[in-house]
Amino acid sequence: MNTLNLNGKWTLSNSLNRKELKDISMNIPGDVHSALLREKIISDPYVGFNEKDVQWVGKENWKITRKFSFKKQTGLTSYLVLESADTFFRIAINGKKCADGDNYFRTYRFDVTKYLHDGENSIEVEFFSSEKEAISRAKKLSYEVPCSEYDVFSPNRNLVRKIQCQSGWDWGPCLMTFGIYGSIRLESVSSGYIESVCVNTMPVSSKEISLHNERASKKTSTSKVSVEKNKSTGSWEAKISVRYFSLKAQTVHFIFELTGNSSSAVGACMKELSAGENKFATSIQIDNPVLWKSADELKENNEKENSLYTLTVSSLAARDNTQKDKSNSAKKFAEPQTDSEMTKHIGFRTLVLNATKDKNGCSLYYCLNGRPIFAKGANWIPVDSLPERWTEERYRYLLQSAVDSNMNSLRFWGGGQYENETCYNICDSLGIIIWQDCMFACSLYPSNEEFLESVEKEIADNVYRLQSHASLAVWCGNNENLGALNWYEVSRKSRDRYIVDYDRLNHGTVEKTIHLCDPERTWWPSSPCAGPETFGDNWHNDSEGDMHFWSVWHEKKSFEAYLSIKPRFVSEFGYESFPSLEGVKEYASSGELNLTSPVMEYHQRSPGGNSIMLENFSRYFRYPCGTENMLYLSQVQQALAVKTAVQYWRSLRPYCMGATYWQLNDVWPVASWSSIEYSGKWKLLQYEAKKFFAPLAFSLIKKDGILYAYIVNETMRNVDCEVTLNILKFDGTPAGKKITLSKKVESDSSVCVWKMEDKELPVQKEQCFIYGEMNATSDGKKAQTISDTLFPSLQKKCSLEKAKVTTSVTEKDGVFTIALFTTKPAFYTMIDIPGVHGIFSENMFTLIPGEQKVVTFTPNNYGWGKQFNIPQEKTKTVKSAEELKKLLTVATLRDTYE
Ligand code: BMA
Repeated sequence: MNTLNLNGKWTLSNSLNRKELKDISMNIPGDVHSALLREKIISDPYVGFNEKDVQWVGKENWKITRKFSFKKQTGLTSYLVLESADTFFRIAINGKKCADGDNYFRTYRFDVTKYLHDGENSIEVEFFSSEKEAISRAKKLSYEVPCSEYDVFSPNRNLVRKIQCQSGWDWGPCLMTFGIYGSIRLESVSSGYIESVCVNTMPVSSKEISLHNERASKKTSTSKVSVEKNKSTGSWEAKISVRYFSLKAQTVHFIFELTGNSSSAVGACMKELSAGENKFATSIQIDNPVLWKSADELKENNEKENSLYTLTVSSLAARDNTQKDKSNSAKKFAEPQTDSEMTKHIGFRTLVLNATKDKNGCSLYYCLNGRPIFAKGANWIPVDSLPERWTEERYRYLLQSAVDSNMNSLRFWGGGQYENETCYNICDSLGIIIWQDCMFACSLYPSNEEFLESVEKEIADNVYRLQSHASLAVWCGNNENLGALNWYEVSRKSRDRYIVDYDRLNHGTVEKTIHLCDPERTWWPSSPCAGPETFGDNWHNDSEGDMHFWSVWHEKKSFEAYLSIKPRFVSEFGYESFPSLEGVKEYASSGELNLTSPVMEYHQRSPGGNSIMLENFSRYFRYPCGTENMLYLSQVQQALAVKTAVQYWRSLRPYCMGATYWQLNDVWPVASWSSIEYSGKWKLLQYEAKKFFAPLAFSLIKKDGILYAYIVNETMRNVDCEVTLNILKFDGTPAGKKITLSKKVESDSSVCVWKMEDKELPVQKEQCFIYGEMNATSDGKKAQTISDTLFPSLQKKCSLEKAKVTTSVTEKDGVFTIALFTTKPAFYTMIDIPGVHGIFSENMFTLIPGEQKVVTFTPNNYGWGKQFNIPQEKTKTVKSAEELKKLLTVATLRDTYE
C-alpha cells in the first residue's frame, strides 16, 4: 500500500466578502476557530464574554484547500481516507466533486482514483454549518424532538451527528467547530485493503468459554464469562476476525504475527476471496502470556505500564489464482508483496461488566481476569473545546493524573466522542478500564431512516476501530436518554411515541450493530439504567444497575444524602468548585474577581451554580472572607462532598462496586465539577481522590450520629493493620485516651474496625475532632501509613484556633521536598505555588502540632504557554528551594474567616 499523508498546512477561506477571511493558514489536524484565533481574526473565546462574539463562525460555511503531488500508478486504486471530519462536508479533487459526508464520528473511505492525475493535484474540503443544517432538519420533522439546552447554545444539536457538547453544556461553551481532527490521507492498493481486525482473547482451558460464546449467540446484555481468579498461566488464544475488501475475485495470502514479552507466534492462511467485503476468522495461541492488568494491579507489581502484544495482519496479493501453496510458512510464498497491513496492540485478559440478579436487585461490577473490581474513577469529557488542542501530551497528562489519583477506570461520556487511538492506547498501557458510551446524551433523538442509517455506519466504524483495545470493557447505549423522556412536556404527554423512537435507535440500531460487530463485549443499554429490557430512568433506584446520583448538587440536598442510599454502581455524582485564582484569571480580569460579577457568573453554566456553592459555605463552614478564600473553600467543599460519597460507598463493597464521579477534566476555564482545572492544575478533589481511591484505604465516616472507622483492602494481599485514633481538642491537646486496635484485613474486603456513638465522645462533639492513623504491614513488611480526619460536628460549630504554619524547602534532582510544622491543628491545609506547574505528592491534609508533615512537589511542563495561545510569561519555572519557598502559599480552614 502506498500512503500519502495530506495532513499539514492547508489554506482556509470563507465566502464572506472580508479580506481577512481569505488565505488563512490552517493546520490539519485542526479546526477553523483555532486558525482564526492564531491569525487574531477572533478573540480568545475562553476569555470574558468572547464566546458570544465568535458565534458567527459556526453559522458560516468554510473551505480549506491544499496542493499535493501524486505519482499515478496503473493498476492501483486510490482511496481518500478521512478521520474525524467535522461534520457536513463536500470534497473536490482537481475541481471535481468526489465525496461528501454528514457524520463527524465516521471514518470515511472514498475511491478517488479517477479524480487524481500524475503531478500536482489540488484538493478542497468545503464545510457547511452544522447549526444551520440542524435548524433546517428540525423544520422538516413531523413532530418535535427536543434536547437539553444550556445558557449559550446552538439549537437542535440532537439532529446532527456532531460532538454534542460543542453546542454548549452545563460546563462548556458553545463552539460549533469545523475541521479535520484526525488524518486525511490517500491510500493506494493493488488488490484490496484490510477494513478491520478484531481480537478476542481467552484462556484455552477455561470451562467458562462456552458461557462466553453462549452470550454472544443469545445476545443477552451482560456477560457471564469469568476465568479462575488471577490465573496467569496456561495457553491463551487470540481469536482474530478480519474484514478484507477485495477489489476483485482473487486469492490473497494473509500473515498474522504476534509478538511481545519475549514470545511470538506466527500464522498464515490463503483465502479465495470474492470482490467486495470478505470476512474470516482465525486464531493464534500463546503460552503463558503476561496478562493485562488494571492500574491498581500494575502499581502493586511496581510496574508503570502494561506490556502489550503487537499483532500485525498483512495481506499479500497472490500473483495469480493458480498458485496454491497452502504451506503455513510465509517465506515459501513466492515474492510476497505486502499490499495492506494493520497493526493492533493487544492485551490478554477477560474483562466484562457483570450484572447479576440477587435478592436485593441487580449488581453491577467489572470482572477482570476473574476478579471483581470496584470501579474507582471519573467521567471523561473531550480534552478541549478547540480540537486543535487535543495533543498527545494532554491525553497523557490527564490519563496519568487519573492513575496517579488511584483511579482504575473512566467513563467516556456520551456527549463527547469515541476517542482517538492515542487515548485508548494510553488507557491500554496504563491499565485504565473504559466504560464507553455511544455518542448520545441528555436528549431525545429522531428515528427516521436517514438518521438511523447514519448511526448504524457510525457505530460499525467505531466498534471495528476500537474493539481490540484491552482497556475497553463495555459499550453503553447513551447518557441519560431514558431520563430525558421525562424532561419535556411533549415526551411526557406522548411517551409511547418517543419510547418507540428510543427503542428504534438504541436497541434496533445501536445495540444490534454492536452485537454484530463485537458480539463478545458487554452491552449496557444506557447510563443510568436498571439493566437490559428496562426503560425507567433509574434516577433514584439504588438497588439495581448503575445510578446517576444528583440529589446532592442538582436537588440541593446535604452531603448526608450520599449516605442515605446503598447503590450498586454510581456512574455519575458530583459537586462543583471554582478553579484556583490563577485559573479564574484565565477568564476574569482583575476588576471582576468577585463571585457574583458578570464574568464569574458567565463562566458558570450550571443554573444557580455559584449560589449553590455559596449557600453551602454557610451550611457547613463559617462564611469565608474575600474571593481567594472562597475559591479555596469551594475546592475543600467539593473534595469533602465526593469523599463523603466514595468512602461510604466503598465501605459497602461488594454490594456497591463502582463510584465514578462527575467529572475529571474541563474543556475551557470555568467553574465546574471537574477535579483538574483547564490548565491541568489539580484541584483539591484530585488530591483527595488519591486518598479515598487508594487500593488500601482507611476512612473515618459519620452516619446517623455514629462514628465509624473502615478499612477497605483492594490490594491482592491480606494486610495487617494497626489503627490509632486520637480524639483531640482544637488546641491540639487530647480530649480522651488514645484508641489503638489491630486487625487483619483480607484482600478485596471492607471491614468496620471501630464505631462509637457521638454522644459517647469524651467531650462535646463541637469541641473535638478525630485524627486517625493506620499503619499497614503485609508479608511482614511495612506497607504504608494512612491518616484521616473527622469532625463529629459541623465544622462551623467548632471554635478552631489560629495556627502558625511554618515551612522548609529542599531540592534534589528537580524535586522539591516541603516540610510543614504547625502550632495548632490546621485543617484542609492547601499548599500552592501559584504560576508554577507541577504536582504535590499530597495536598489538603491535617497538620497536628508536634508532627512534621513532609510533601514533595514535582514541577512539570504541562499547561499554559506550551500548547495554547496563552502568553508564555504566565508560566514560571523555579530552580532553587529558596525561590520555591518565596512563592509557596499555605491556606487552612481557619484562615478563611475572621
Ligand atoms: C450529568 C451529565 C452531564 C452534566 C452533568 C452535570 O448528568 O450527564 O450531562 O453535565 O450531569 O449536570
